[in-house]
Amino acid sequence: MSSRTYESRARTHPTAIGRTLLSLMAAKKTNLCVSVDITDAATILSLLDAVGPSICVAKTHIDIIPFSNSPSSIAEFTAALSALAEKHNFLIFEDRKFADIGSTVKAQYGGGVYNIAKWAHITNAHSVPGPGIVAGLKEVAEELGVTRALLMLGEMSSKGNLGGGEYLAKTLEMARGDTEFVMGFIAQCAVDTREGEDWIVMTPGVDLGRKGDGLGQQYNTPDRVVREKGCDVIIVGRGIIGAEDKVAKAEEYRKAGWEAYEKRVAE
Ligand code: S5P
Repeated sequence: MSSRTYESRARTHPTAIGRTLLSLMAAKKTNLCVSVDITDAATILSLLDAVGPSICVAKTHIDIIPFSNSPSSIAEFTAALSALAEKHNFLIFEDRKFADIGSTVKAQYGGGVYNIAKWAHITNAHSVPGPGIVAGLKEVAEELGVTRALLMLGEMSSKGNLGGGEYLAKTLEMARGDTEFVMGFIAQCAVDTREGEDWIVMTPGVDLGRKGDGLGQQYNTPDRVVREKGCDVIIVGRGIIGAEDKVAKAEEYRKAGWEAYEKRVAE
């Protein structure tokens, strides 16, 4: 696990998006990614405008939005989302979990109705298909001439998932094949790092109170995942979006995540 500060890692991270992310985390003092798993587009935008100062990343599942209310077009929504990211200095992560062969993910990432590569700085992919998935996604970013980064799913938060252990180790090997595009992992712990390597680990399954959701989700506290397990960014969905005062809750998670990080680098 890294005892280096986000600031120092921002200067040396091999991916451009990683450098941007680590530097804005240090500047805003936040390692909180809010997962806006909400089906109403306007509600997502107003929530992000309100919690923007507390977050480093906004994570979306664009395919859960029916676009039946205003904003009623995907392009209008993604333009407004990008404007909020600029305004509050956070990055956009579309949690698409790509899982197909290189040629298919190219079409899914670069086109379709969502055009994910055009507006999401970060996306993620399963390692099951092999390195072709990384190459396919990277080609899209190159062809569009945009700076993008990928997180590989090495271990999930849900009960009984097949990740972690050997699977995570093999995913890490795959990530090593492209350190300029793969910026890190979705995992529950820091990954084994060789001299000169730096992986950003973003961790879902974080809640300050609950232990699970009855559908397999398992939660840990910010302190457990950041200080004890060495993860870098906490991903919080229902812990924030389900709260009455979402702005106050986001600040509570930001503080908890930041304190855990400060303890880790001081230890
Ligand atoms: O292992 C994982 C990976 C992801 S990206 N476990 C997860 O829960 N996620 C996502 O994180 C999931 O799709 C959801 O959007 C979010 C967790 O939401 P919460 O409401 O349980 O905090």
